[in-house]
Amino acid sequence: VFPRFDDLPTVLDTPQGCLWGFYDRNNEKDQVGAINLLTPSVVKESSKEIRTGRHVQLDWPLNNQQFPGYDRKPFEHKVIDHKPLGICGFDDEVWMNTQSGSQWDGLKHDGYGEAAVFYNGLKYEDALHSHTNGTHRKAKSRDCARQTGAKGVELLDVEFSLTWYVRFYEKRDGRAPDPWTRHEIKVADLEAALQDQAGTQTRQGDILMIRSGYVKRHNEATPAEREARTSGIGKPAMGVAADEEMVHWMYDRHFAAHVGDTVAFEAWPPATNRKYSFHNWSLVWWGTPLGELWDLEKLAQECERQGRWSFFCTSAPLHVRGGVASPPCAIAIF
Ligand code: UVW
Repeated sequence: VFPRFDDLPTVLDTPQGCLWGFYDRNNEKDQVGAINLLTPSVVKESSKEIRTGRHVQLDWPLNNQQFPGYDRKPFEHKVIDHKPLGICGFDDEVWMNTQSGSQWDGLKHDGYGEAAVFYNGLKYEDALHSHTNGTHRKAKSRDCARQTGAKGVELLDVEFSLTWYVRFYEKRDGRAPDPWTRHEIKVADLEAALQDQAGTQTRQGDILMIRSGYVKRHNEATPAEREARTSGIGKPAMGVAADEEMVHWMYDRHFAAHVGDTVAFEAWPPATNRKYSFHNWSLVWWGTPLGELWDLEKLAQECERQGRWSFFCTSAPLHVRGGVASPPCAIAIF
């Protein structure tokens, strides 16, 4: 049970609302944050979302982002022919920056710059040289009802989720904002969209998915447009407003993860007032993974087709010790 935002105990040198220490048990520092919310009972309850067996892949092809921002290396793939060895067959090799396509931002992707700290007080040097807070970490299951305490839950194995998407803007305003502009999605928009989507309710441990149409925009653009609008530093993108109201709204819902189809989940470039940086709130102060550049196009179509905006979701990040980020390898099942 979470205290109210304003009643959370004060953590030295962090803003009110910081959850450091909240998930610690038996003098062990927690390393997975909101993934702890994926208790066996949440997973079991979520499985009731599977009614038709129809499923949708939520990762973009890894090589789709031709011009990743911030000079990140684009994905490379090489097929290795075994013919010289007298064998008919192939291996393949891939090289990638885990930030260059659909991704989870793990709990050492973003630190609070002024103090050089990461989720749960992890210091910069330890983040750099140890496996602490890595994407391979699993939650120690704590089923609140039974206080079992020891069973392992796979990192982001299965969750109940909901999606919100651009359809709301089209219905309300006649057209949606260009996802390649710094349009801020406000709390009132999220509330109205939930209401509009069959009154979808959010529950603790859900994964929130917000579709802006960024992936569609990218897929429809020419290579020259893509280069102009996505390469380099800080290109504009739609996303949630990084403001006080948004921070409180998200805190009150206790999502297990926040996912979007844009580069940064929050409106980008970030606001000059970094007090409400959503990267900082989600990853550093709460330990809630951020999903970015997920392909939510087919998902939105399937939600529309079924007239429901909740589904079962499974994601298995790459098992990299000390990993910073990972393709989500995510599938929604209806
Ligand atoms: C951006 O690249 C804008 O954000 P992130 O580093 O979280 O991928």
